[in-house]
Amino acid sequence: MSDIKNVDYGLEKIFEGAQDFLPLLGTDYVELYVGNAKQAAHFYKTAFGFQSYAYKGLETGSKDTVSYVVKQDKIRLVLTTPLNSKHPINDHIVKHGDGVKVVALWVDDATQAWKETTSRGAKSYMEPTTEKDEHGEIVRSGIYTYGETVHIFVERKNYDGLFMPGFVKWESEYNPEPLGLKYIDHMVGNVGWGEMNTWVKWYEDIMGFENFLSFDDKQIHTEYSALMSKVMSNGNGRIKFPINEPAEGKKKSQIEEYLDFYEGPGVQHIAVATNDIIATVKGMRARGVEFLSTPPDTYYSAAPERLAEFDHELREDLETLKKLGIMIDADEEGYLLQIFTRPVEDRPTLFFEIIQRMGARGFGAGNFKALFESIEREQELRGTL
Ligand code: TYF
Ligand code: FE
Repeated sequence: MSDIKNVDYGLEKIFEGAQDFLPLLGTDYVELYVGNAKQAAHFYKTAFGFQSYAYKGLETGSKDTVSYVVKQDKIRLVLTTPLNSKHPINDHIVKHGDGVKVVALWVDDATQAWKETTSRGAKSYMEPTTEKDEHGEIVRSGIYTYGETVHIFVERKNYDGLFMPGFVKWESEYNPEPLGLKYIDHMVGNVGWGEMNTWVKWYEDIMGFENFLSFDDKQIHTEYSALMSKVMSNGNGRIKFPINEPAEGKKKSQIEEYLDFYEGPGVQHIAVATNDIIATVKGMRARGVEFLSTPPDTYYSAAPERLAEFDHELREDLETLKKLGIMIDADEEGYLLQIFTRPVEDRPTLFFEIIQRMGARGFGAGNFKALFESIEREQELRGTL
């Protein structure tokens, strides 16, 4: 199993001398197509501590779709449902279940972003389109990535409204306290057998990303299953997209389970950062979020050694981390704390990761074994291992 001591992040070589043709300012929003946006919004508010933010629907003149935007610090989730059987969003929901359709990226110039990417071969999803209201204008454009997932480029420099034209402020009397989620750390895509390198090259050629870290099936496997993963990063490191593909093992890879149930490639997990994972996870557990089963005692008894190996002092109480099922990984630069939810819908597809970085820039390679064994326990229960 993985024991990665000298991780070469390759950061120094990112954009050595080269011009970034696709400057990205950050993640703008993530849009999920769901069967019932009203209830999904309630779930993300109650369970994850998101705040009511913006809305469009029948009351605002949107006749075919309804969208609720919930927000927590820098994270914006848009939950969208069609209002009749004719709308094409239905096809997405029928095929994939609830899931991520749009990973929107904040740019300075959405027209330029579309030209740079489509001229390099990206398939257009949305030509540059300007939407206006009394607060100014938003320009958006979009391209397809893996599966039916898309990237929308959002230009907001001439807009001072809340979210976007078409949306009004969502005023709600139900406002559960936020739980300390700050920003999206990374978003992971699952792609088909043998397709990882195609998508790695796609992010390199079309988006100007670099392969920042790689894990092969020698590193990512348990007794039963395996997968491969390559982390793609944009030039300023604000956007990180690991890409997974299944690998051959004795039993079914969790990536294959995802592909079966999502019926194709798509977003597997959204990792959100917190500065206080203990408070965040305590709060989420109290509000009904289900996490993967806690790693065994042997995992926690080995943790101090792993930290000592890199001379890092754990600031959190190990017993508390253990009680909450939070995992710890360390490398030369620091350590990180992370935990994974169970899938947030009935199909075993999309889930969330909560992560607190204490200097480490990795993805928890030291936890992969414990994590995957935990996922396999769930696969076993589902009869999909
Ligand atoms: O993003 C990552 O790489 C980690 C670990 O199916 C991980 O969160 C990798 C693959 C996977 C689940 C988690
Ligand atoms: Fe992750």
